Amino acid sequence: MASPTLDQKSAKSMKQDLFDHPDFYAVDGLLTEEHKLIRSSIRDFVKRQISPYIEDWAQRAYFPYEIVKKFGDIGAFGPTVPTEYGGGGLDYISYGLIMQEVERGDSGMRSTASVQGSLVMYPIYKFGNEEQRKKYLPKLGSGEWLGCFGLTEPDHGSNPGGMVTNFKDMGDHYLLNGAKMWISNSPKADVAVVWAKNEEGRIHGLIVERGMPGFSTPETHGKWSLRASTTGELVFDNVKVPKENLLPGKSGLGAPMMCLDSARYGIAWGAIGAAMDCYDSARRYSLERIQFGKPIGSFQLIQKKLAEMLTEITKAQLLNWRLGTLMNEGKATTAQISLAKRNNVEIALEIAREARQIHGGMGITGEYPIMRHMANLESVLTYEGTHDIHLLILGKEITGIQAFV
Ligand code: TGC
Ligand code: FAD
Repeated sequence: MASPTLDQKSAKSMKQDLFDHPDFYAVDGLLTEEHKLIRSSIRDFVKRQISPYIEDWAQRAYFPYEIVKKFGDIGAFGPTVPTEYGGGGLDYISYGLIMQEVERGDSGMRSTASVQGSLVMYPIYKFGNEEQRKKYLPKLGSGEWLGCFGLTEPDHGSNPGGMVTNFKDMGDHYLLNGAKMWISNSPKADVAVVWAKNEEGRIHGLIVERGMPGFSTPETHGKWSLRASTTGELVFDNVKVPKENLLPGKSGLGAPMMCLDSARYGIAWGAIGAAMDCYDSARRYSLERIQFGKPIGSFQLIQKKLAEMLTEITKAQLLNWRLGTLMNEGKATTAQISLAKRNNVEIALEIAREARQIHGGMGITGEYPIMRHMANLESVLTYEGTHDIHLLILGKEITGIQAFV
């Protein structure tokens, strides 16, 4: 009988998501019953609503817009925003666990959720007035609206302070001009939190709504990474923005940077989700795959890879938990968040590469999640501050000397 084709094998196996997380140092013992309940409900959601479809979405570079409402329904948007504004009213460990579970499914899906929560709802909650909070937050929290965050520009990525997008005070409105690039969710977003300079060169946040004349959101095509997430530009050609859409609570680069602290924290957890999925798949495969008459998991070199993966995952789990408690106490610093984002994304990428090797040729196919996670993590290594920018943030913390310029 002929061997099954890759497609036949895929149809048989890709719907089954048997994931369970490794907990070598009993980190679960540090979680509350509520934390564990939240984790298991998001894990169950991912197994039912993401895992069976994600390979197909990613292969076709398709963003499943219907996931937005579903995320709203399960409370994946704005977990730390108070419930009266449509958030979850939860702590930062809960937020981290939600990001971990969603990214275990796919980093692009986590992008959708973390941009909405940390980069759109957070600034509106933190820097918005009561009217803005009431107008936007419940619709964003429920997934009725999708939001995006515009900081990066074609010529200003790592150096957002150099941005040229600007607005002028025209008396009864602001006139916004410029462009943002690499914006997650932008092609489908209903609202954009946009960072732009006023006539004095001071950075402010503006809420720009789809449909405002002169505002467009062209999609970015051809990505080999985060293929199930939609990415695009934000183009402002003399857009009239009502004055009530300016976020009054904070100006200067520090405002978007505070949002990034929250999102980078979520990524530190999310990356470990992707790493655990790769480890879990590699461990299973090593026990099933027979070569030289034995499971490949019986060879020392495979065991070394698995042992090193588990070591790094365990260290990162402990790091995340401690950082989460500091976030809950309002004591976590930007440099601490940088260390966790930088470390956890790096080790996740390394784990994905090692897991790919354990899966041999099968590791490059969509039958296993490995190659998708690996390609996704290349973006995660770059966005929200590149790997090297986080190293420089740590260098500045250690020495007191700024080495960016
Ligand atoms: P620097 O001189 O260090 O600071 C300028 C002003 O900002 C303040 N500040 C902060 N305030 C609060 N929290 C923070 N984390 C802050 N970081 C800086 C700082 O105190 C200062 O305030 P003031 O009042 O004294 O003026 O700024 P710099 O221009 O030298 O740049 C610093 C640098 C390079 C670290 C920073 O700009 C940086 O982190 N660059 C990376 C850019 C970045 O992360 N972009 C992310 C774009 S969004 C994104 O990628 C979303 S992907 C989402 C997804 O799909 O999941
Ligand atoms: P550059 O800043 O040009 O960096 C290029 C290289 O130079 C990097 O290796 C960098 O580390 C290095 N470098 C730069 N400066 C220094 C220095 N001083 N010292 C040493 N090395 C340096 N942005 C948003 O605003 N909103 C979003 O929703 C968003 N989503 C994204 C989604 C995806 C898929 C991607 C890929 C990006 C997204 N970004 C978003 C943009 C992202 O934040 C930027 O790509 C990132 O900050 C880096 O900017 P850059 O790509 O312009 O690289």
